[in-house]
Amino acid sequence: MKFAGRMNSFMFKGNYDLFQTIEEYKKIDGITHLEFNYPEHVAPYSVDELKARMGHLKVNGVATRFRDSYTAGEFTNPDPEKSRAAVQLCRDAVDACKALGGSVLTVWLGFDGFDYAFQVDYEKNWNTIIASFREVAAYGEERGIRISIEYKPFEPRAFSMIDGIGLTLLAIDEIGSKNVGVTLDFCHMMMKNESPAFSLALAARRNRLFGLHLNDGYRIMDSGMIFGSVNYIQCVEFIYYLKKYNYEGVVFFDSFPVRETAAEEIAMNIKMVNLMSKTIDEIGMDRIQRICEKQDGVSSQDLAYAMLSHKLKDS
Ligand SMILES: [Mn+2]
Repeated sequence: MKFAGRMNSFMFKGNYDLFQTIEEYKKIDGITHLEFNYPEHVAPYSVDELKARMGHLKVNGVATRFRDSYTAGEFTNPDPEKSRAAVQLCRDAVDACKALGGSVLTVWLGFDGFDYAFQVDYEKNWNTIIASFREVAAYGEERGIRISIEYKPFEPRAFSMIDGIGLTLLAIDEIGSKNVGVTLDFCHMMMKNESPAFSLALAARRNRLFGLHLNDGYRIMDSGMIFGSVNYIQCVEFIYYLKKYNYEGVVFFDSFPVRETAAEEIAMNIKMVNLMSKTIDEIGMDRIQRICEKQDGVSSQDLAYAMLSHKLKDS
């Protein structure tokens, strides 16, 4: 599997700058790729210098970061100039992604939502989002960059415009561009009370699974904990479906080592995915498939039992 490092796992603590963070990622076993936020991890630097510093690491992609000037909305900002600037920020991020050798631009529209009844015209704002994504997708397509929508049900807004797998797939249909897909963030799926593996299947069956943000959490919070630390069996099911659909993309850990040592936390994430992958391989994809086909709760839990007891034997 290909694993990507999250820059802010090191940088948010203030002890590391971007170059030191890249150096740390070079040392972590299993990390193959990097992800950059745009603008903060790219705009202040020379792309040539960033590439020179990366060594053996490749770039998976770039993620847009709309900061405080967009609190009233990114694409749906009531100020038309800001709405246009949000589209331009995405175009600039596509250019940055291309220059760095990446292939996917991840767009999370944290501020395109609403808090109050009567606060927005839903249809107008939905249409604005679709039209804006069409522009970004066309720009990306000309440059060979895929655009991936990362949905989240709420926070910072009370309601997000693109809040779950259903609306994301509807948006992708309406955008109508081949190069638009979805990034599944495990905590965001839990916040929406989705079954993460079901969301994965829905995206993958249409070849629209463009990215993963693995982490874990307590459903109502975007906790950003180590993958498998809270919802272990659902995490294993998620990895099973990744294998079933032959996901060949990069696994990015969107977890937040606030009090943990970043390098150790990242290594633990990788260890968890590798353990789940090994457990699935040992039990066998066909055997798991046959159990799913039975649609029987106790048989499913017996599989979970086998996985957990196997885990105990291994430790
Ligand atoms: Mn995420």
